[in-house]
Amino acid sequence: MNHVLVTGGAGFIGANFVRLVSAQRPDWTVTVLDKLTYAGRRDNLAGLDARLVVGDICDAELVDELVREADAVVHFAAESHNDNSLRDPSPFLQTNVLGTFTLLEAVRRHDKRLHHISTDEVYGDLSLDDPARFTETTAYNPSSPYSATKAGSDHLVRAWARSFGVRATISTCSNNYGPYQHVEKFIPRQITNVLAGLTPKLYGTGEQVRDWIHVDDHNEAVLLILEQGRIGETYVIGADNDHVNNKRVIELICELMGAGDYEHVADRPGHDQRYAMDSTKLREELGWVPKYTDTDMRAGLEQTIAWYRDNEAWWRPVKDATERAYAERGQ
Ligand code: NAD
Ligand code: TDX
Repeated sequence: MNHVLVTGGAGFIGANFVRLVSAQRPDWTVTVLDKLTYAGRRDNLAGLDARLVVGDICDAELVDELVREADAVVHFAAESHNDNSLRDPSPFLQTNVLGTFTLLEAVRRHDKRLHHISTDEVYGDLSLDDPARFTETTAYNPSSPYSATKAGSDHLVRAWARSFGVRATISTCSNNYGPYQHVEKFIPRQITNVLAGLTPKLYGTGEQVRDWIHVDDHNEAVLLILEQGRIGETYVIGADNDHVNNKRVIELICELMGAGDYEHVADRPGHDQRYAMDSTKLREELGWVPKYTDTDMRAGLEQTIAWYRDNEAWWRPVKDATERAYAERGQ
């Protein structure tokens, strides 16, 4: 494998993946296909030796040509924000379902290896007092338009693998945080609120639990699965942070940044309560070990806070519009 096509490689996790590949597999050629929606940015790839093709994964002709040139495809491109999917689900259907279908048809035609990036949210949620964790065999039960379209795309990948022999793997990962994450998401929103002199905003009571993972740990797992994963398999990715609720995360951010109080704002409709991942298969089969393992996320949050402090020019231009959109919804 020496030429990888990375869809959505100008977004948060995709750009961090390209960065990781550039450092760890310097002999690989990387092509990024990205539409540069509000979430994708050319400057996320600054300084990297990757070719950026600006285009849509729903464009069958373009996708066919790029897939033909590559040895493998890592598919990150998606509409990714739950709150946006509650306002207008239609781009989620287009990109997450039709875009994945378009990619699968090209991968099938050219017999290329595919790794599909999915999410813990396809499994639905657990109640707060349920100690269970999601595994590769947990039944799908998505709650939001976002997670329903991600579940749909996973079903397509499995069907193409079984019906047409597409050489695919899938990973379902929990909530990521780290550098280059859009300020619409929970952790960067609160960090940049503090930096901008605004009050951090907690939805509802903040009892919800997300199994947070640093983006580098997620991407190390993706690279491992791409190179060593068993074809046709799904791997759950999670770093055992399912004891930290949103309230604790916001309090920790305030503490680490020396900020005052935070405020409770309108809750998200249909808010998933708890996600928890059991990544035993990935750890035992492929030997994956996360680097950020302290039980209170302190090291990862400190690194992330430092990045937003040092990169105000990156987030400042999109901060006001993001906050205005939240304010319109009482959040
Ligand atoms: P993001 O929103 O930051 O980036 C998505 C990227 O896809 C952007 O660069 C955007 O321009 C691009 N894109 C969107 N529609 C496109 C289209 N039609 N054609 C080409 N490019 C398009 O998202 P992210 O947080 O980096 O998530 C990446 C992937 O990881 C997604 O598939 C998401 O479902 C999955 N995931 C995310 C998380 C998380 O916590 N962020 C956790 C688990 C899984
Ligand atoms: O301002 C906020 N205040 C708040 O309390 C925001 C933006 C969020 N929240 C809460 C809602 C969630 O319980 O924080 C939690 C995390 O919210 P998001 O960052 O929006 O993430 P989530 O909805 O959990 O989904 C994320 O993880 C799974 C990613 O956005 C998805 O792409 C991924 O699939």
